[in-house]
Amino acid sequence: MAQVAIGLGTNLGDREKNMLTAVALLAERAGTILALSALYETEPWGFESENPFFNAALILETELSPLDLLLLTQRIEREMGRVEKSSGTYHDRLIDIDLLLYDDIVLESPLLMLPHPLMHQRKFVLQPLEEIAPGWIHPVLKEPVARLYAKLSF
Ligand code: PH2
Ligand code: MG
Ligand code: MG
Repeated sequence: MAQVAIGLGTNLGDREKNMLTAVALLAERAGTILALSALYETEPWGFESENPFFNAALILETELSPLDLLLLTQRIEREMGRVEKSSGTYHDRLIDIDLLLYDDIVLESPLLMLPHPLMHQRKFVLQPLEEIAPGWIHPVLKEPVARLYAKLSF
């Protein structure tokens, strides 16, 4: 069994409902949710939008491999109505489900990078994750999530 840290984001439609639907589908299809953070309202980061996000994080226990879990999360995003934009920039979305950490695996493939390559730069990722997994050591930076978050916050 693996433990996976997952980041969730939504800034369109009924954001609370989108979050709850994503969590319910992950629990139904991917494994056991060991912890779930509060919802954090955050300003769009890296792009301009009038629509603030809800962000959250959860810890999942799963038998799925990283790539199988990625395919499953992408399927949930599509089923929930997320549309792929071809432009390379960020955009508003109904739901975004990102794999942040998968045990202490380091993976660099064209399909999936683990840990998530930008997680340590993003307050909207680290704040909810710090709530539920402050001691998880980032396997590349070798620092716990709480320390990465503290470094961003001053
Ligand atoms: N996700 C992005 C880009 N910018 N900003 C916030 N506040 N929350 C997000 O989840 C988010 C973002 C790309 O996935
Ligand atoms: Mg994302
Ligand atoms: Mg994503």
